[in-house]
Amino acid sequence: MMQIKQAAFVTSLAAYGKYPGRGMPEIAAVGRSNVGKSSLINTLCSRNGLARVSQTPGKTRLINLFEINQTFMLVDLPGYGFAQVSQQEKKRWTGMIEGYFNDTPFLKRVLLLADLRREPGQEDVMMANYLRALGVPFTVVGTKADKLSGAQKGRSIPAICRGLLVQPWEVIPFSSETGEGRDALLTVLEDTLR
Ligand SMILES: Nc1nc2c(ncn2[C@@H]2O[C@H](COP(=O)(O)OP(=O)(O)OP(=O)(O)O)[C@@H](O)[C@H]2O)c(=O)[nH]1
Ligand SMILES: [Mg+2]
Repeated sequence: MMQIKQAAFVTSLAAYGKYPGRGMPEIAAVGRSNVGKSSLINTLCSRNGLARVSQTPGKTRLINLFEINQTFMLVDLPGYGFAQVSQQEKKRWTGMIEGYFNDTPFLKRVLLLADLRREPGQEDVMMANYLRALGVPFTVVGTKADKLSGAQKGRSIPAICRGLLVQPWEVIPFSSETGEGRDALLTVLEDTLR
């Protein structure tokens, strides 16, 4: 299994646009605000504070790139679906996310995060469809698994599958608190970069 030995913040971008990149493959985390994208990056890299985390939704407001093992990039994106921001700000964030997907020539896979405790929302469904239309492979990560019992997980995964039109084996339950799902996700990264 892949080991992450090096992780470093590279840059924050408001638009990927003309960013030259480093020619390295990219794997990006997307999902609702507060779903745990930044926490997941920290857990994968075993580095608290590498990506900024907050209890308040809307923490990540730019495209943040992290270089991993001098071979690929993890990309932390702003969240969508955060009710407490203006319509204009929402548009700007969605534009930033979609702009990134359109502009980057290096994207190899998206990690689409969905909170295991809630049904996928309309924006999650739209994101899954958008990624399918773009032809970008994605893996669904069910976050905050530590907050559910085994029986609850048994119910929530089918709900996510129905909403996002994926198969149960395509959903990785994950917890930044316990590290559950970390190895499975590292295997996905390894297979993606192979
Ligand atoms: N219990 C638990 N809490 C988590 C987990 N992952 C994230 N959190 C908490 O959820 C909150 C949001 O986490 P972030 O990683 O900042 O979420 P984000 O998706 O990056 O949010 P935005 O940047 O606002 O889009 C923080 O209080 C985290 O500590 C998890 O696996 N388990
Ligand atoms: Mg974040």
